[in-house]
Amino acid sequence: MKDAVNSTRCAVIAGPQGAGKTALLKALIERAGAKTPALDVSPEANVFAMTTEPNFIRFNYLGDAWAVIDCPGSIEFMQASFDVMRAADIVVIVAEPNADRAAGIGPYFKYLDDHNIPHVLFINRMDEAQPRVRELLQAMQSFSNRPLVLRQAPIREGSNIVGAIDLVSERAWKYREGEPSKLIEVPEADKERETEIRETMLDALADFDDALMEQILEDKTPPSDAIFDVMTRELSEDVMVPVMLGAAAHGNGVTRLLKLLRHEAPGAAATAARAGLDGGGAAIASVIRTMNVPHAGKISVTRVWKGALKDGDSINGGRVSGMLALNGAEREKLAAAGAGDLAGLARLDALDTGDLLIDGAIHKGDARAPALPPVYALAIRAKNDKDDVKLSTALAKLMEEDASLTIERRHDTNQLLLRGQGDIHLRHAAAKLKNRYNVEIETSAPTPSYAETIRASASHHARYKKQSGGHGQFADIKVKIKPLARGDGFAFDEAIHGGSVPKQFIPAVETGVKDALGAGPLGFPVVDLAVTLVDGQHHSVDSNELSFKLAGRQAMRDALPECEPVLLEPVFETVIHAPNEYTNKVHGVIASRRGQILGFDARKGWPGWDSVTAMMPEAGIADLIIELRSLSQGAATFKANFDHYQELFGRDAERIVETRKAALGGG
Ligand SMILES: Nc1nc2c(ncn2[C@@H]2O[C@H](COP(=O)(O)OP(=O)(O)OP(=O)(O)O)[C@@H](O)[C@H]2O)c(=O)[nH]1
Ligand SMILES: [Mg+2]
Repeated sequence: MKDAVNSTRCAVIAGPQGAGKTALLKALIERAGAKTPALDVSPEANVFAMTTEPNFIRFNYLGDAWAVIDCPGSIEFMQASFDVMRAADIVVIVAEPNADRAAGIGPYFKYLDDHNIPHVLFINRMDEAQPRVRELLQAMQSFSNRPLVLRQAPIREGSNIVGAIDLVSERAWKYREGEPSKLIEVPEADKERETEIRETMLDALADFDDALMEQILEDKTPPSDAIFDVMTRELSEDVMVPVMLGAAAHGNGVTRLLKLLRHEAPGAAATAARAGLDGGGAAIASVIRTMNVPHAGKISVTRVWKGALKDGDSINGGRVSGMLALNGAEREKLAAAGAGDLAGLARLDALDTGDLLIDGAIHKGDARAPALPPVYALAIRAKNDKDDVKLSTALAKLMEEDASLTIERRHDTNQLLLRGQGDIHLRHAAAKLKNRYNVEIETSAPTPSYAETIRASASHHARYKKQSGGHGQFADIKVKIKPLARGDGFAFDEAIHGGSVPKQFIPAVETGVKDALGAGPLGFPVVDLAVTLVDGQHHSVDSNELSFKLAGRQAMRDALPECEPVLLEPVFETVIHAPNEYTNKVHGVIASRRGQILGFDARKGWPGWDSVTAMMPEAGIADLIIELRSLSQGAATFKANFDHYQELFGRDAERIVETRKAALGGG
């Protein structure tokens, strides 16, 4: 299963915020006897006091080369975890021993299960709580499609966990502060419980291994070696998830984890085969992350699957000029990178995350994780108008690094929307714009795309006439205006008899009418109405297209206020996903935001989750994610698509119209 030589293996550390991922990374480096480089060094990571972008680390452990990627934990930066996980030989999910927060690991398990990525669950902070491991695992199991298989039994003294028994080798270790644990005899008091948990483990493994199943049925005790082999195979096939215990801040459980990685994690060749990245070339690599670094420029972090990448290699006619070994904040020149290695390729502008490099040619691949749909937006503008161009260039760079960040130009509201995964994500983007590109932005709440329509029909007569200098302008029209059904948009028709309005001027009338629909009496675009040109007059010299256009515009301006204008608000079909213990609360949130529930069901493919579908006004989804997360320990999320417009009356409508009028009057 493992590669013949000790080619670099890649482990990704991911999991919910604050679980202790960076602490675990530091403990792993230290235990491996390597020097810890500066981590989380960006000014943003400092201000937000969390990991905000992946840390790339390399170290050797007992002759094996490791590349470890420590991911941010905030759900708002989850895209980065998903991007780099595609390239991982193994993922270590770090979680707190808190059953109430178990849902936070759901999205990780789901992604790993969907892509068959081997993963281990490391339950950290065992020093803090006195969790009942079995109940904790039960809560976590409800979010995983794969069986979570406890590999260690905790040793307790009073209510403290002071060590662990490895259930495969049946050896016991006592934790020592900041040092490797000490091998001890399995305490007499723990023997019975240990045997019981071990049986549970063996039963779980046997579900995927016939030979083991037979042995168990025959009441034979399989040797440890055989169990290790089964464990290794089942882990690399991602049919079960081993669970380890520890406390990173105290160095507990760290050696066990390192040993597991060393003996059981698959190598690059197996991972390439799993991800379908191994065919059709002598040298194959894929880009797993893009970083735009001040001074250094664009760095494409690449994992080599096969063959080698060398400084000076030609890529799509260009040349690799600068290959970097990434180790925290340290970057060293690298002459060559072989199978399994991670290398930063400098200034190759044509490369994007997800691209495949095959024998020097770039293949636009789909090896990138799909972009997470946006759940939050801010309207942004450069503080300084002259920074507009700089702002778009800088935004393009941020989006290159992070597919879950997008921009949208809203023409009806004239706003530039920055869309992403939450307030922290967008404020982080704003901080990067300032710190790295020297562009300061102002942000405001996005304005929903209101519209208006009419509820009554009217006929109107408009005449446009002007006599100035040479020949004048003349147009005379009669129009009939009537409401249409919701969603029917705009229709224009004519019923002219005897050429009272000559054919060639009729399109001009339509243009004028449409112009007037840009902003109706309430100040918003007018939709769902039909206008018929029924009659008119023209003048053989003074009539022209312009005068009919102006008459059309005038007719609508005068007539629409008589047609009982009414405000329309956009309504989105919204699907809210939440762990099912929160489904009732989600219903409450929908109701409090004027939403209408259409139904709810189990979320397809997501154990432990429900999906609630509702029609929600756009105003009700602007900050929906904030409330959803606060009621669900951060786990709930949603997706919304525009569905239709609906009429809005009363105080809410009045307030919106007043605000709009003030804005139009002011601008
Ligand atoms: N008591 C205890 N504290 C821990 C342990 N591991 C980490 N911590 C503390 O938990 C806090 C968060 O740890 P980090 O390692 O930064 O957590 P993280 O998962 O990297 O956080 P993000 O990257 O922001 O998601 C720090 O104050 C750590 O010192 C542990 O095993 N026991
Ligand atoms: Mg961290």
